[in-house]
Amino acid sequence: MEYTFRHIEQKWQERWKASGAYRVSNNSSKPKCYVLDMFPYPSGAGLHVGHPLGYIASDIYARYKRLKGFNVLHPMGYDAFGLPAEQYALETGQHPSVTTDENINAFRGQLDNIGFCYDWEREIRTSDPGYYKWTQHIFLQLFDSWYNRHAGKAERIDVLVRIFEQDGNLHHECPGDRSIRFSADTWNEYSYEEQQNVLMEYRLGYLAYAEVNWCPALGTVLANDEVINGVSERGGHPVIKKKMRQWFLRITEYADRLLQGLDAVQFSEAMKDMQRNWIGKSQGAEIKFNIAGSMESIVVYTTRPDTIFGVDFMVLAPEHELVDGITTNEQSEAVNAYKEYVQSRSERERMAEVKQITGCFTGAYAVNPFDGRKIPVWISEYVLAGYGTGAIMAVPCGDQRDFNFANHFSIPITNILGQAFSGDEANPTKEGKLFNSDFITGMEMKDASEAVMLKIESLGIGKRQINYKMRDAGFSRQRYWGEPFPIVYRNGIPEAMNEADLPLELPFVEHYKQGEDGEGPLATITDWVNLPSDNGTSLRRETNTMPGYAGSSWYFLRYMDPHNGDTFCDRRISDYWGQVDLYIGGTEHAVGHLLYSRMWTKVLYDLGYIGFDEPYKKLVNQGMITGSSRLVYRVRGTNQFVSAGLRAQYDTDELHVDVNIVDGVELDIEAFKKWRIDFANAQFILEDGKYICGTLVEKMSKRLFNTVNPDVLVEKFGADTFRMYEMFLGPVEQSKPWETKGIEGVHRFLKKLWRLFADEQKGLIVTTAAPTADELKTLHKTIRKIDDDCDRLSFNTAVSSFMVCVNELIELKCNKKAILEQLLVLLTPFAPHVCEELWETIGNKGSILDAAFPVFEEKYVTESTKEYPVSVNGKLRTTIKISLDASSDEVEKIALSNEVIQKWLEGKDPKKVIFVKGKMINVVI
Ligand code: ANZ
Repeated sequence: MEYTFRHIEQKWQERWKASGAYRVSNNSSKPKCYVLDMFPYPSGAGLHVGHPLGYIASDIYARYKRLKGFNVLHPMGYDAFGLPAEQYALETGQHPSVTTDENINAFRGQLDNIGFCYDWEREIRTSDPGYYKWTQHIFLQLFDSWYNRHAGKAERIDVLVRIFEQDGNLHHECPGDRSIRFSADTWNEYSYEEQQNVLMEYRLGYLAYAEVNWCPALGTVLANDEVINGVSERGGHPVIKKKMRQWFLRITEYADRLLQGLDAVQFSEAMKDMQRNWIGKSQGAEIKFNIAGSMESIVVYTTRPDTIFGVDFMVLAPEHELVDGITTNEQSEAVNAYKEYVQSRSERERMAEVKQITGCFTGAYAVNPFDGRKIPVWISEYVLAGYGTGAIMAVPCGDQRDFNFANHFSIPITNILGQAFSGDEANPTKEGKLFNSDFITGMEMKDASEAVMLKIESLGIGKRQINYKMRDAGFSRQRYWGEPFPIVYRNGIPEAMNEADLPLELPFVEHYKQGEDGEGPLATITDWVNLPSDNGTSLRRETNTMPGYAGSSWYFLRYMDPHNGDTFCDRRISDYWGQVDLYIGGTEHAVGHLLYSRMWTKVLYDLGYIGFDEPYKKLVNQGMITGSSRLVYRVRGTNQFVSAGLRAQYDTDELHVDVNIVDGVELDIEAFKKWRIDFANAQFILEDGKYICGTLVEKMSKRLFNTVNPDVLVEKFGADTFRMYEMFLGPVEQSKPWETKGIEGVHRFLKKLWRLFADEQKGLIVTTAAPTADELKTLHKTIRKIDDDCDRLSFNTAVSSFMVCVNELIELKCNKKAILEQLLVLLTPFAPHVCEELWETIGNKGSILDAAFPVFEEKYVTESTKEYPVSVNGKLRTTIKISLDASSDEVEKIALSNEVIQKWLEGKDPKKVIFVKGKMINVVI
């Protein structure tokens, strides 16, 4: 009986499929467990061994929980909209749906090969109209909601309309534009269009003008990272900022709840910090400065009101609306030239710590409301229009950038912070005592800030203000391969489409080029865009599509109820499944997908669609598997390759070689010659008859020939070996280089396991004999360890424990069914195929997938005897093994009759025998 792993694996994969072994029911009396992987974008490149790391970990956990008696939801699907498919369509004319389907099929084949326990009947694809119908539906809920700051939750727009009809917006500051203030009367007098414009400033899904990077030469809108120094990364064409009407999600309204929610979830601290920093909550003040000789005033945002006596100049963002109004005639030419320069700079470039200091004086002066000093007003790119009020009070003695700026432009500096200020650098210490600062001189920063704040409030020149770094999320893409917006513009006013008309399907297009002026490709299909209109109104569709994160913001809900045609997920079903118990995926989604899906979940919760407001209870980020590249050394100008150890003697060029034709570090020369035609006649300088390659750890990438296809390893060693080896590499969260070599050790382990059950000649050798204490001890030690390791997702240590266990059982020559079948159940999550095969072979009915996880029993691992140290007058003389159940009289008898002790007693009677149970025996003579 041989371990024919490929045959066994295929057999069970087919059987499991036929029996629906991984089908999950929504009706179960068992407790639930929801284990989710971040679904993949089905790229054309296929899977390499780095990709399934997280999938294997979650698969093991899902199988483990099933054995522990849970009803486990473990689904998989595809994040199928996205740019690469569209880019490919642009280049080849192939419709993205065709290439996406092809990629998905290839992907599926690779996943199936590894033997995952996904319930494929729940598969979703975000590009499927049956799915994006609900993405569009949820978008409409966002469009139809606003955030009631008093209630701290989203509410329907018609609630807001009723409030406006009664009170105007007196009690509900407009989040989009704080300057909008109106009474009920004014509201009721507004035209329909005016009312709609106001409501747009409140909606959670809203339209606003925003700048995009428009590249006229390429005829396309570019993402921020596609623009370098004002030109397109591709082709180096000029890029200009262009205001376009775009959709946004008002995620900023959820900033506080997104922060608070982090306290209730199990994410790594690093992940929580990334999200906190991204949200960037800052507490400070807005303070008004009047402009000398003008009716205008500038409102600044500062986190340091205590430094008000050290303000030496002010800086406005060059885009600030007051700039033109306050600039003097003399300065206007210079200011205009400077503004033009800033236009070409991306926000990222402006925020970066630039060595070069730029700015321009406006000619205007502001008046410090506290000491009446006149201070010059400048504009500079280091102040961002979109943060705070877009204007700052500059305090060179407290802020390094202000200090550098003042120095560069020779603006005189006042020194009001701690004595340590030396004049050649700013002193941004927050603890420094203030001096020369009027009524706050000598105070600590916190008290000083509070004192200034109170004064500001009493003078009515400012207020406390909380700001967030996070911006509302852009939700429009000028692309084809995404969800169309279910919005129609009636005479330019956006309206929600009728829910009954959803999904609004992506129309077929002839080409994927963008429309005019940066519009998306959909704009070119005029008969789709322009709808037949009644009574002279114009009806036009939205031509942008939704971004990649739309479909992934709620997909975890659809898996629960994937075929529901009436709603995106039945409330009773989402109540049953609830939060994702374990979510596994990469860290790259820290501030994108994770924040957006957290926000969507909160909105759906607020609106009563679901009963929980955090999607993921526990998040684990798998580490990256890096490639271990192999290098060969070609003697320069020849076709001769020198082995790594000898290369110092030659002048060589280093080339990457396909890791799949290297065994460890030894090059397979024949395979190398076949690998590329120009190497067919290559010559080799060998060491000890071998060609040894150099090695290098770097990113796993096709370009570096260091990707390893899981299919190849599964074919050679089997899926069970592959799964265990991926886990054996190290802790799931840790990044580590891939080494194929070690896989053989894991494969040998499975062969050894097999031989506990079967002998090549004798066949099955399992017996029904009763297990010994030692065998039970090995088994129960392993149960305890595996249970604990699986619970903690410590799968690498679990694999080691299995190895130890099998070695011990071999040593004990244990072929007993009572032991081995329990071991199989423990091992099933890791190596399901071989375990199911052996489970059946030893005569079990039913699938091992439905077995119960073995129960650990303490009694089998506790020692029944103890090797006691026995002393005579405090000196250790011998040790004696005595039952732990023995009474002190019995112990005394055993000790005193011991040969060694008798010798020391020299025939005398001991004065006493001291016995500490479980510890020691001391005979006093
Ligand atoms: C005076 C001051 C004195 C400041 C001092 C700092 C130190 P965070 O924590 O990031 O919110 N600031 C305000 N708006 C800005 C903008 N649009 N662009 C660039 N900088 C801006 O930081 C707020 C601080 O960053 C504010 O406090 C302001 O400088 C600056 F010793 O005001 B401070």
